[in-house]
Amino acid sequence: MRWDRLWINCHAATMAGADRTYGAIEDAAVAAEAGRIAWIGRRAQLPGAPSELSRHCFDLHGAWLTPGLIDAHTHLAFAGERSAEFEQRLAGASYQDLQRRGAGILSTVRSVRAASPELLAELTIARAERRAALGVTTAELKSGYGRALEHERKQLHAARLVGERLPMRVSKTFLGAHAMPPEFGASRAEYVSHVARELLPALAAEGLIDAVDAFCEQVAFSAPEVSILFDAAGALGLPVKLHADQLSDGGGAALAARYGALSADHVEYSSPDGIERLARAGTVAVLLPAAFYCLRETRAPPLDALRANGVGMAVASDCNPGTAPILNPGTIMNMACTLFRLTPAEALAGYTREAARALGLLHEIGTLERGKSADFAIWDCSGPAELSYWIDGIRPVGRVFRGEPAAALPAARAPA
Ligand code: DI6
Ligand code: FE
Repeated sequence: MRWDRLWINCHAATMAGADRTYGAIEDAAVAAEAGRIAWIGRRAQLPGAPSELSRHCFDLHGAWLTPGLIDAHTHLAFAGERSAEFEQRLAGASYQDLQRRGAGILSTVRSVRAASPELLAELTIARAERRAALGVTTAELKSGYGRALEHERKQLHAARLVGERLPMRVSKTFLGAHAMPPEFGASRAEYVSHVARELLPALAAEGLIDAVDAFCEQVAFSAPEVSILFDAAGALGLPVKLHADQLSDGGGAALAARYGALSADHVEYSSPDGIERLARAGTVAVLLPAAFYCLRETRAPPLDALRANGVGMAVASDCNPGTAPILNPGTIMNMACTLFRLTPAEALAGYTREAARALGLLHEIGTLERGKSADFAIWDCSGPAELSYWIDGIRPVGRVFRGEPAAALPAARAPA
């Protein structure tokens, strides 16, 4: 027997190649060996009869295979919720007003600080489990609601546990500069230096950081402040990424490009010059339509400029209790199409290949190609456009992680 497992009678949206198609193979077969894709192609070209090629041969009855979904931007490790703030925004308060009043992000900081490590881990794993059931095999999780060593560590530990307990690969991001913690009052410089000189090296030494992020915005941190943190990340050999130009043009795209960031996220207000710089730096734009939707923003990211410059476009949830209380990747792909005018193929590439690129993991995941990790989702649908078509998404009928079919899908359960 050549292979551990073989899937036949399926169609594959490989997402391979940088063009704007699904890289589809009709009537395909896919084989996995030692956790990796050992063979993929048209079934008619298999080098023998399926039953002779693998002891475990699965007939998928015409289902579609896609790469496992990759959520490249989440704040899943949080406690509490912010429905009161939702009501206040509906009554007229702006997101920015709430931040300035010490509500908003800081209210989640209080909830995270109050949560025990066990509770935070339980909440985080429950959320990750729900998205695993929806086809996600890799997720990025950020800290940023702790703002003190012990609490940032607690968030990053919860992220690490997701990767240990679930069939999911995790990328852990230290979001050091998210909002000023109350105990630092107005001494911004002191806080930024504390993050760069103390929190970052300590957490990096514990192996808890895969990348460093910051929120560059008028209500958060300025470009010069972020630079201090990014210089410190560079000195430790850690890649960076940035919440850039979400609510105003703060030069975030240019800043991300200057540091060769993995990604610049949001980019609604990025200037044409900023977009050109992202292209030259090979930085991926991560589009976050749920936050745009929640804040009832009106300025969509500059899609034409992103396309014209060939900037990679990932699509992610931004799942967070303030601006994106959402777990369903199907809804996010639908929003990317409806609100930002991505094609369904771009939306799926955004949740697979381009998301892998945004995490620096394209060599390992993101497309169905020989040699990559055998991570995929199996969908009972008429074609891959259906993944973006249903507003409330569709549920995969199967998942495979590192070549292993995932156990029975856990039922969706509260708490979100
Ligand atoms: N990501 C963030 O970190 C902020 N916005 C975003 O898109 C704010 C999250 C929050 O309000 O908790
Ligand atoms: Fe975010």
